[in-house]
Amino acid sequence: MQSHTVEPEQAQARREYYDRISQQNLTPLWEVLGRLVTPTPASPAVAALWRYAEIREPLMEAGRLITAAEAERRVLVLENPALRGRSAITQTLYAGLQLVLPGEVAAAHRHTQSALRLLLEGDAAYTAVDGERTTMRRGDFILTPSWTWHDHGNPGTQPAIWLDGLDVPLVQFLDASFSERSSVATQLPVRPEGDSLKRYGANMLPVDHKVTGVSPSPVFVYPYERTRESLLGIAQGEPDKHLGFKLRYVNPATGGSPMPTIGAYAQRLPRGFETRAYRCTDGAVYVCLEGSGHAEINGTTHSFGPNDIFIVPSWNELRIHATTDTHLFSFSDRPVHQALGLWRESRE
Ligand code: 1HN
Repeated sequence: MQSHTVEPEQAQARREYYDRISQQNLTPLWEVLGRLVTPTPASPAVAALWRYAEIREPLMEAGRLITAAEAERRVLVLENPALRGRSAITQTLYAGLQLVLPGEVAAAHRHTQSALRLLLEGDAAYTAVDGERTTMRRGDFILTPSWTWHDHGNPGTQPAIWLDGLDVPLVQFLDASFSERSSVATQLPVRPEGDSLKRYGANMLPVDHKVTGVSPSPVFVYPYERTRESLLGIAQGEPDKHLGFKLRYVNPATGGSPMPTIGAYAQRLPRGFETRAYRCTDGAVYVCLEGSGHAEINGTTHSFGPNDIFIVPSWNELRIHATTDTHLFSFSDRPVHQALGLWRESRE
């Protein structure tokens, strides 16, 4: 609404009018237009950082209070401080830390929400996706695409802890949640471990592979060992001023994002490197896999080290300073923005 001078009687008449029409579930657009259509994104989400060293102990405490079987999923949800109670880390994404103790399983289920895991601790736990198991190692990025059966287990001797990332708030917003529990807790393997990576993850595809409709990646695991090798390999060249050496994970059959709603990225920032100010419309969750540094988000500095998690909401200005050679994993809702023609970035 433009600013005009309003006489007190007129203002009073308007208020009475608003109250009256409100009873018919009507509201004047001119009172809210400026908040609806902002010149640039005005996310209600705020930047935040969780230090792994500070959240690991409460997670282990959950391990003493409730079993994985009782909880179905024993997870502490990372809630955006400005979106408490909504199980949301950004407007569209959910993140949580899951603990599976030695000998425990998390029973098989499926849902329309797409999920990713990033293994932070432990080296023996597995996720099974549609009958194929993948043993998770630190830094491995694992997918459970929409409506795939998945269960987890930890046959090792050490606790397994990973970050779960899902499009829960987005699917909730779209009222598109469906879920089912399997009649079996643990899926029987129907293919040997590593099968999908051999078929689809070696720059080859089965000769008759067809891409139909919305296709999630046929590869379920992106081993960190391979990602790391790529990051080190490209770091001989000139870093991008805003992003350092940043790669995106792809669906090898399409070149698109691993899942239709979630994009994922890995980036190397050499020691002493400082990225220039950058904004983009997708809200992102970052995890430090190696190294340490400071993320300056809309002017506030958050220092991070291994396994620390921070968020950069839509259109927040980001500058990262790497104190040592640093590897960051991140995921965001960028594929949704891009599919809808809404994605923008700004590089200063
Ligand atoms: C889920 O299925 C898992 O399978 C973890 O491990 C976290 C959060 C919300 C909805 C479903 C899992 C989840 C979830």
